[in-house]
Amino acid sequence: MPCPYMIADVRPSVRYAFDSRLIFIKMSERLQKIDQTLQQLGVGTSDQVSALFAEVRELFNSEEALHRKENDAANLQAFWTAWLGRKSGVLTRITENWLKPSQPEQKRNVGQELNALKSHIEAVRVEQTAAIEAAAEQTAIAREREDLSLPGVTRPLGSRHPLRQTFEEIERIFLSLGYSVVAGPEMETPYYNFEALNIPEHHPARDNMDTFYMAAPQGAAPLLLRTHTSPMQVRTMEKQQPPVRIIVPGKVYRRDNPDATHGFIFHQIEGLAVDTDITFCDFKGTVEYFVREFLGPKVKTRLRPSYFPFTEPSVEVDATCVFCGGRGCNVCKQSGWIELFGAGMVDPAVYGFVNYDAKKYSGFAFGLGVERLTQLKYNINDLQLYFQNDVRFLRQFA
Ligand code: 2U9
Repeated sequence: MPCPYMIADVRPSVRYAFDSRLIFIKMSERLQKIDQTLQQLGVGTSDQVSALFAEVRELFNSEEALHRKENDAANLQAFWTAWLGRKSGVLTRITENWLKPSQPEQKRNVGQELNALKSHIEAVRVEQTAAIEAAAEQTAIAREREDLSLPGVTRPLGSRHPLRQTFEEIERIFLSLGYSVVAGPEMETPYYNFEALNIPEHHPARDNMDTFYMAAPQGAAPLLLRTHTSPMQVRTMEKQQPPVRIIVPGKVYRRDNPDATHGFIFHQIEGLAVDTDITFCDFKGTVEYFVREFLGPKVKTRLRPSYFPFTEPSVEVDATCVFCGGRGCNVCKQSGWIELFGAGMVDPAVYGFVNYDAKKYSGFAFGLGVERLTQLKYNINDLQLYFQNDVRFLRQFA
């Protein structure tokens, strides 16, 4: 479609894009005068020169106002090139066609008019740039301004991990019995992790506690990731004389290949009570109370002989199967019983490592596997579910 603004005699050098279509803006006939000399135009007096420059200025002003309103970056650029372009911009052509060939007596006057026009155009350019930048800034501020009326971002509410819930439940039960909760380092020395617990080097009990050792500087004692939280019981006894009633919750490590029943990280709560006159009856009563609190009043317990290097005698604590109520099912392998945790009376040899008088004091200890107790409580059949952070699993415990 022919452009209504197209003027056939417009010179290519003053064509520029407008409103995203290529439209040739009508250069006024007056501006075509810049391609003729003053002599050809019949301009001789200084008044005529001033009037001619006033015409140019007026044209510039009206075009500039139009472009500023449109505020299209590409068109603006074309506009400024048309006026200030060094090769064939309006100012260049005025210099070439009016100033240079002007009569000697005119030259000063024409030069002054041209300089005034240049200064005007330059001042407008500076002012236009500032105005456009300010407008852009205002737009950006308006866009970025916080809209306080918008509804807030609702973050989905999380829930406590099932292992954490078991920790808290067990802690609640033992706190109610007067125990304190103690925490300690996950990196330990072999002394606290093994020797002080009556597990000397080459003791077979170390075999199933194979773990991760840290490279130690030459001459320094090696460090390892603790295989149980028992080192904290030793450290606590080193610091305080009986009575001691503590539980130690925490993360422990053993070298293992992960599957549905194994992991190289798991969680324990170990407990220790040492005092004068602590008997096996106290031990049994505490264990039964804990199991009933944790699994419910109908659950019965039984003790089976076992072995741990740090307890003597040692036992495995079983409970009637929580899934079949003791009648026998697949989980309890038809026995009616499930193994809960290990425990025992503290081996007097352990007291020797912490300067406790073994004749005066006695006590009991137990070790609860938090993953196992959680599995039993919530019927979870795969250990890896705890660590996969799958919200479909975690939501069930919210
Ligand atoms: C000291 C004295 C005695 C801690 C004990 C167990 C029995 C036990 C296992 C349960 C499952 C570890 O997480 S598990 O694999 N633990 O059976 N732990 S008695 O006895 C101690 C600890 C520290 C000074």
